[in-house]
Amino acid sequence: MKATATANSNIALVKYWGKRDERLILPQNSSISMTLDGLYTTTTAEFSEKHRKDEVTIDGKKVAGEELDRVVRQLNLVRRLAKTHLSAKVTSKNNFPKAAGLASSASGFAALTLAATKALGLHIEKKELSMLARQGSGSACRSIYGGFAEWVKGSHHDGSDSYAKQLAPKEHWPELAMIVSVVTAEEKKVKSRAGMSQTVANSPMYRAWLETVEEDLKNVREAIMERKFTQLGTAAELNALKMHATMHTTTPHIIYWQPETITMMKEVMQMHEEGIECYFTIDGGPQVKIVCMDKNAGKIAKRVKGMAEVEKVYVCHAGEGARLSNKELF
Ligand code: 2P0
Repeated sequence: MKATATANSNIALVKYWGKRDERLILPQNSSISMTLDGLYTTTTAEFSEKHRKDEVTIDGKKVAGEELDRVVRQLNLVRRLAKTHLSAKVTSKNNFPKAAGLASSASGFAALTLAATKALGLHIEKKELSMLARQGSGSACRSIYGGFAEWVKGSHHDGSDSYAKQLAPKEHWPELAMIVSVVTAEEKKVKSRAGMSQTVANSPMYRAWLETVEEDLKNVREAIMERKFTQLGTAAELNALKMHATMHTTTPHIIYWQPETITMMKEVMQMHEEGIECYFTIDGGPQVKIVCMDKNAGKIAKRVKGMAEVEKVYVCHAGEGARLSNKELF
Protein backbone atom coordinates (compact mmCIF):
# COMPACT_ATOMS: atom_id res chain seq x y z
CA MET A 1 0.00 0.00 0.00
CA LYS A 2 3.06 2.20 -0.26
CA ALA A 3 5.11 3.12 -3.32
CA THR A 4 7.63 5.70 -4.45
CA ALA A 5 8.05 7.12 -7.94
CA THR A 6 10.29 9.66 -9.63
CA ALA A 7 9.29 11.71 -12.64
CA ASN A 8 11.25 14.31 -14.52
CA SER A 9 10.01 17.67 -15.54
CA ASN A 10 9.46 18.42 -19.22
CA ILE A 11 9.72 21.59 -21.24
CA ALA A 12 7.46 22.06 -24.23
CA LEU A 13 8.93 22.87 -27.63
CA VAL A 14 5.39 23.35 -28.90
CA LYS A 15 3.38 24.62 -25.95
CA TYR A 16 0.08 23.45 -24.51
CA TRP A 17 -1.86 26.67 -24.15
CA GLY A 18 -5.62 26.59 -23.66
CA LYS A 19 -8.19 24.02 -22.64
CA ARG A 20 -11.35 22.83 -24.34
CA ASP A 21 -12.49 21.10 -21.15
CA GLU A 22 -11.32 22.48 -17.81
CA ARG A 23 -12.52 19.58 -15.66
CA LEU A 24 -11.04 16.72 -17.69
CA ILE A 25 -8.08 18.89 -18.74
CA LEU A 26 -8.45 18.53 -22.47
CA PRO A 27 -6.31 20.87 -24.56
CA GLN A 28 -7.17 23.05 -27.51
CA ASN A 29 -3.96 22.00 -29.25
CA SER A 30 -1.45 19.15 -29.25
CA SER A 31 1.99 19.82 -27.74
CA ILE A 32 5.50 18.37 -27.92
CA SER A 33 8.09 18.34 -25.16
CA MET A 34 11.51 17.19 -24.10
CA THR A 35 11.73 15.41 -20.75
CA LEU A 36 14.70 16.79 -18.82
CA ASP A 37 17.25 14.70 -16.97
CA GLY A 38 18.24 17.42 -14.50
CA LEU A 39 14.89 18.36 -12.92
CA TYR A 40 12.75 15.84 -11.12
CA THR A 41 10.23 15.11 -8.38
CA THR A 42 10.19 12.07 -6.12
CA THR A 43 6.94 11.15 -4.39
CA THR A 44 6.02 8.50 -1.84
CA ALA A 45 2.34 7.63 -1.42
CA GLU A 46 0.94 5.36 1.27
CA PHE A 47 -2.70 4.37 1.65
CA SER A 48 -3.66 3.04 5.06
CA GLU A 49 -6.43 2.80 7.67
CA LYS A 50 -4.05 4.61 10.02
CA HIS A 51 -4.33 7.84 7.97
CA ARG A 52 -7.57 9.55 9.01
CA LYS A 53 -7.43 11.99 6.11
CA ASP A 54 -5.19 12.77 3.15
CA GLU A 55 -2.03 14.50 4.27
CA VAL A 56 0.36 16.01 1.75
CA THR A 57 3.84 17.41 2.30
CA ILE A 58 5.81 19.04 -0.51
CA ASP A 59 9.42 20.08 -0.01
CA GLY A 60 9.08 19.79 3.75
CA LYS A 61 5.89 21.87 4.04
CA LYS A 62 2.37 20.57 4.72
CA VAL A 63 0.16 21.84 1.93
CA ALA A 64 -3.38 23.18 2.36
CA GLY A 65 -6.04 25.02 0.35
CA GLU A 66 -6.15 24.75 -3.43
CA GLU A 67 -2.79 22.96 -3.62
CA LEU A 68 -4.06 20.21 -1.29
CA ASP A 69 -7.41 20.02 -3.13
CA ARG A 70 -5.64 19.33 -6.43
CA VAL A 71 -3.69 16.43 -4.94
CA VAL A 72 -6.80 15.04 -3.21
CA ARG A 73 -8.74 15.17 -6.50
CA GLN A 74 -5.96 13.16 -8.14
CA LEU A 75 -5.93 10.65 -5.27
CA ASN A 76 -9.71 10.34 -5.65
CA LEU A 77 -9.33 9.39 -9.32
CA VAL A 78 -6.90 6.64 -8.40
CA ARG A 79 -9.02 5.49 -5.41
CA ARG A 80 -12.05 5.20 -7.68
CA LEU A 81 -10.11 2.95 -10.05
CA ALA A 82 -8.88 0.80 -7.17
CA LYS A 83 -12.31 0.80 -5.46
CA THR A 84 -11.00 1.95 -2.10
CA HIS A 85 -11.73 4.78 0.32
CA LEU A 86 -8.45 4.61 2.21
CA SER A 87 -6.80 7.93 3.00
CA ALA A 88 -3.24 8.61 1.96
CA LYS A 89 -0.06 10.13 3.21
CA VAL A 90 1.90 11.74 0.38
CA THR A 91 5.36 13.21 0.62
CA SER A 92 7.01 14.83 -2.35
CA LYS A 93 10.38 16.42 -2.99
CA ASN A 94 11.55 18.51 -5.94
CA ASN A 95 15.22 19.03 -6.72
CA PHE A 96 14.37 22.50 -8.12
CA PRO A 97 12.13 25.48 -7.13
CA LYS A 98 8.44 24.72 -7.64
CA ALA A 99 5.80 26.89 -9.35
CA ALA A 100 8.40 29.23 -10.86
CA GLY A 101 7.93 28.20 -14.48
CA LEU A 102 10.06 25.05 -14.35
CA ALA A 103 7.17 22.63 -14.85
CA SER A 104 6.98 21.31 -11.29
CA SER A 105 3.31 20.42 -11.80
CA ALA A 106 4.34 18.17 -14.72
CA SER A 107 6.89 16.13 -12.78
CA GLY A 108 4.81 16.38 -9.59
CA PHE A 109 1.57 14.96 -10.98
CA ALA A 110 3.38 12.32 -13.05
CA ALA A 111 5.24 11.08 -9.95
CA LEU A 112 2.11 11.24 -7.80
CA THR A 113 0.01 9.31 -10.32
CA LEU A 114 2.57 6.54 -10.72
CA ALA A 115 3.24 6.25 -6.96
CA ALA A 116 -0.47 6.24 -6.06
CA THR A 117 -1.52 3.69 -8.70
CA LYS A 118 1.33 1.39 -7.73
CA ALA A 119 0.63 1.75 -3.99
CA LEU A 120 -2.95 0.60 -4.64
CA GLY A 121 -1.77 -2.37 -6.70
CA LEU A 122 -3.07 -1.11 -10.04
CA HIS A 123 -1.17 -2.14 -13.13
CA ILE A 124 -1.72 0.52 -15.72
CA GLU A 125 -0.29 0.85 -19.21
CA LYS A 126 1.65 4.04 -19.97
CA LYS A 127 -1.04 5.42 -22.25
CA GLU A 128 -3.68 5.12 -19.50
CA LEU A 129 -1.22 6.43 -16.92
CA SER A 130 -0.66 9.50 -19.08
CA MET A 131 -4.42 10.06 -19.29
CA LEU A 132 -4.68 9.85 -15.51
CA ALA A 133 -1.72 12.18 -14.99
CA ARG A 134 -3.27 14.60 -17.50
CA GLN A 135 -6.27 15.04 -15.22
CA GLY A 136 -3.94 16.25 -12.45
CA SER A 137 -2.07 18.70 -14.64
CA GLY A 138 -2.10 18.72 -18.42
CA SER A 139 1.65 18.84 -18.96
CA ALA A 140 2.11 15.89 -16.55
CA CYS A 141 0.90 13.44 -19.20
CA ARG A 142 4.09 14.14 -21.20
CA SER A 143 6.38 13.42 -18.20
CA ILE A 144 5.28 9.78 -18.18
CA TYR A 145 7.64 9.33 -21.12
CA GLY A 146 11.35 9.89 -21.40
CA GLY A 147 13.03 11.56 -24.35
CA PHE A 148 10.55 13.42 -26.54
CA ALA A 149 6.79 13.19 -26.12
CA GLU A 150 3.70 14.43 -27.91
CA TRP A 151 0.42 15.03 -26.12
CA VAL A 152 -2.19 14.28 -28.76
CA LYS A 153 -5.10 16.62 -28.15
CA GLY A 154 -7.86 14.18 -29.17
CA SER A 155 -11.41 15.10 -30.04
CA HIS A 156 -13.65 12.94 -27.82
CA HIS A 157 -15.68 14.69 -25.12
CA ASP A 158 -14.69 12.13 -22.49
CA GLY A 159 -10.95 12.61 -23.05
CA SER A 160 -10.41 8.97 -24.04
CA ASP A 161 -8.24 9.98 -27.02
CA SER A 162 -6.22 12.73 -25.31
CA TYR A 163 -2.97 11.17 -24.12
CA ALA A 164 0.79 11.44 -24.50
CA LYS A 165 2.97 9.15 -26.56
CA GLN A 166 6.70 8.94 -27.02
CA LEU A 167 8.12 10.38 -30.23
CA ALA A 168 11.67 9.24 -29.51
CA PRO A 169 13.59 7.91 -26.49
CA LYS A 170 16.36 9.91 -24.83
CA GLU A 171 19.05 7.92 -26.68
CA HIS A 172 17.71 9.25 -29.97
CA TRP A 173 19.34 12.68 -29.58
CA PRO A 174 21.90 12.87 -26.76
CA GLU A 175 23.67 15.74 -28.52
CA LEU A 176 20.73 18.05 -27.84
CA ALA A 177 20.89 20.13 -24.65
CA MET A 178 18.58 22.46 -22.79
CA ILE A 179 20.01 24.99 -20.39
CA VAL A 180 17.53 26.08 -17.76
CA SER A 181 18.39 29.28 -15.97
CA VAL A 182 16.56 30.62 -12.95
CA VAL A 183 16.33 34.41 -12.83
CA THR A 184 13.98 34.54 -9.88
CA ALA A 185 12.86 31.51 -7.91
CA GLU A 186 9.75 33.23 -6.50
CA GLU A 187 6.44 31.45 -7.01
CA LYS A 188 4.50 33.18 -9.77
CA LYS A 189 1.43 35.34 -9.10
CA VAL A 190 -0.77 34.17 -11.98
CA LYS A 191 -0.79 30.37 -12.24
CA SER A 192 -0.71 28.89 -15.77
CA ARG A 193 -4.18 27.47 -15.23
CA ALA A 194 -5.82 30.85 -14.70
CA GLY A 195 -3.68 32.53 -17.36
CA MET A 196 -4.58 29.94 -19.94
CA SER A 197 -8.29 30.14 -19.29
CA GLN A 198 -8.37 33.93 -19.50
CA THR A 199 -6.34 33.89 -22.72
CA VAL A 200 -8.74 31.50 -24.44
CA ALA A 201 -11.64 33.67 -23.30
CA ASN A 202 -10.47 37.04 -24.55
CA SER A 203 -7.12 37.27 -26.34
CA PRO A 204 -7.63 38.49 -29.92
CA MET A 205 -4.43 36.58 -30.79
CA TYR A 206 -5.73 33.22 -29.59
CA ARG A 207 -7.33 32.40 -32.92
CA ALA A 208 -3.97 32.96 -34.66
CA TRP A 209 -2.34 30.65 -32.12
CA LEU A 210 -4.73 27.84 -33.02
CA GLU A 211 -4.47 28.53 -36.74
CA THR A 212 -0.68 28.24 -36.79
CA VAL A 213 0.11 25.64 -34.14
CA GLU A 214 -0.30 22.65 -36.50
CA GLU A 215 2.54 24.03 -38.61
CA ASP A 216 4.77 24.31 -35.51
CA LEU A 217 3.89 20.74 -34.50
CA LYS A 218 4.81 19.44 -37.94
CA ASN A 219 8.12 21.33 -37.95
CA VAL A 220 9.11 20.28 -34.44
CA ARG A 221 8.03 16.65 -34.88
CA GLU A 222 10.05 16.37 -38.08
CA ALA A 223 13.04 18.21 -36.55
CA ILE A 224 13.12 15.74 -33.65
CA MET A 225 12.75 12.65 -35.81
CA GLU A 226 15.42 13.79 -38.26
CA ARG A 227 17.58 15.55 -35.65
CA LYS A 228 17.45 18.87 -37.47
CA PHE A 229 18.61 21.31 -34.84
CA THR A 230 18.12 24.62 -36.68
CA GLN A 231 14.57 23.66 -37.61
CA LEU A 232 13.83 22.61 -34.04
CA GLY A 233 15.19 25.76 -32.43
CA THR A 234 13.60 28.14 -34.92
CA ALA A 235 10.16 26.55 -34.61
CA ALA A 236 10.31 26.26 -30.80
CA GLU A 237 11.37 29.89 -30.35
CA LEU A 238 8.60 31.15 -32.62
CA ASN A 239 6.05 28.97 -30.85
CA ALA A 240 7.02 30.33 -27.41
CA LEU A 241 6.81 33.92 -28.63
CA LYS A 242 3.37 33.27 -30.12
CA MET A 243 2.13 31.81 -26.84
CA HIS A 244 3.37 34.86 -24.95
CA ALA A 245 1.78 37.14 -27.56
CA THR A 246 -1.61 35.63 -26.65
CA MET A 247 -0.93 36.36 -22.97
CA HIS A 248 0.30 39.90 -23.59
CA THR A 249 -2.94 40.63 -25.44
CA THR A 250 -5.43 39.17 -22.98
CA THR A 251 -7.35 41.51 -20.65
CA PRO A 252 -6.02 42.09 -18.04
CA HIS A 253 -2.67 41.35 -19.66
CA ILE A 254 -0.38 38.66 -18.32
CA ILE A 255 3.31 39.38 -18.63
CA TYR A 256 5.43 36.67 -17.05
CA TRP A 257 8.64 38.27 -18.31
CA GLN A 258 10.84 40.16 -15.88
CA PRO A 259 13.54 42.62 -16.99
CA GLU A 260 15.98 39.74 -16.45
CA THR A 261 14.01 37.61 -18.90
CA ILE A 262 14.50 40.15 -21.69
CA THR A 263 18.19 40.49 -20.84
CA MET A 264 18.52 36.73 -21.16
CA MET A 265 16.65 36.63 -24.48
CA LYS A 266 18.98 39.32 -25.84
CA GLU A 267 21.99 37.37 -24.63
CA VAL A 268 20.76 34.28 -26.48
CA MET A 269 20.36 36.38 -29.64
CA GLN A 270 23.83 37.83 -29.13
CA MET A 271 25.43 34.40 -28.73
CA HIS A 272 23.59 33.23 -31.82
CA GLU A 273 24.97 36.19 -33.79
CA GLU A 274 28.47 35.32 -32.58
CA GLY A 275 28.08 31.89 -34.14
CA ILE A 276 27.02 29.89 -31.08
CA GLU A 277 23.74 28.56 -32.40
CA CYS A 278 21.08 28.64 -29.67
CA TYR A 279 17.40 29.43 -29.19
CA PHE A 280 15.21 30.38 -26.25
CA THR A 281 11.91 29.12 -24.97
CA ILE A 282 9.87 30.54 -22.08
CA ASP A 283 6.90 29.10 -20.19
CA GLY A 284 4.47 30.46 -17.62
CA GLY A 285 7.16 32.26 -15.65
CA PRO A 286 10.23 34.44 -16.07
CA GLN A 287 12.72 31.60 -16.67
CA VAL A 288 14.52 31.35 -19.98
CA LYS A 289 15.42 27.92 -21.28
CA ILE A 290 18.10 27.73 -23.97
CA VAL A 291 18.02 25.02 -26.62
CA CYS A 292 21.51 24.25 -27.95
CA MET A 293 23.81 21.47 -29.05
CA ASP A 294 25.78 19.72 -26.32
CA LYS A 295 29.11 20.80 -27.82
CA ASN A 296 28.18 24.43 -27.01
CA ALA A 297 26.41 23.78 -23.69
CA GLY A 298 29.48 24.38 -21.50
CA LYS A 299 30.28 27.66 -23.21
CA ILE A 300 26.69 28.90 -23.03
CA ALA A 301 26.21 27.81 -19.41
CA LYS A 302 29.39 29.68 -18.45
CA ARG A 303 28.17 32.86 -20.16
CA VAL A 304 24.78 32.59 -18.51
CA LYS A 305 26.22 31.84 -15.06
CA GLY A 306 28.29 34.99 -15.36
CA MET A 307 25.20 37.18 -15.73
CA ALA A 308 24.17 39.13 -12.63
CA GLU A 309 20.50 38.34 -13.31
CA VAL A 310 20.95 34.58 -13.12
CA GLU A 311 20.61 32.78 -9.79
CA LYS A 312 21.03 29.19 -10.94
CA VAL A 313 21.73 27.19 -14.09
CA TYR A 314 20.83 23.58 -14.90
CA VAL A 315 22.40 21.97 -17.96
CA CYS A 316 19.93 19.30 -19.08
CA HIS A 317 19.64 16.62 -21.74
CA ALA A 318 16.74 14.38 -22.64
CA GLY A 319 15.87 12.36 -19.54
CA GLU A 320 13.98 9.28 -18.39
CA GLY A 321 10.26 8.77 -18.12
CA ALA A 322 8.39 8.28 -14.85
CA ARG A 323 9.65 5.24 -12.92
CA LEU A 324 9.33 3.47 -9.60
CA SER A 325 12.00 4.02 -7.00
CA ASN A 326 13.08 2.32 -3.80
CA LYS A 327 14.11 5.59 -2.14
CA GLU A 328 11.11 6.00 0.19
CA LEU A 329 10.63 9.50 1.58
CA PHE A 330 9.07 8.21 4.84
C1 2P0 B 1 3.44 23.56 -21.52
N1 2P0 B 1 2.54 25.12 -19.80
O1 2P0 B 1 3.15 23.02 -22.59
C2 2P0 B 1 2.76 24.87 -21.18
C3 2P0 B 1 3.53 26.05 -21.67
C4 2P0 B 1 2.91 26.47 -19.43
C5 2P0 B 1 3.33 27.13 -20.65
O2 2P0 B 1 1.66 23.16 -19.39
O3 2P0 B 1 -3.96 23.62 -15.77
O4 2P0 B 1 0.48 23.33 -15.13
O5 2P0 B 1 -2.49 21.96 -14.69
O6 2P0 B 1 -3.21 21.65 -17.05
O7 2P0 B 1 0.10 21.77 -17.09
C6 2P0 B 1 1.58 24.64 -17.62
O8 2P0 B 1 0.29 24.26 -17.42
O9 2P0 B 1 -1.64 23.46 -16.44
C7 2P0 B 1 1.92 24.27 -19.00
P1 2P0 B 1 -2.87 22.61 -15.97
P2 2P0 B 1 -0.13 23.08 -16.46
O10 2P0 B 1 4.32 23.09 -20.78
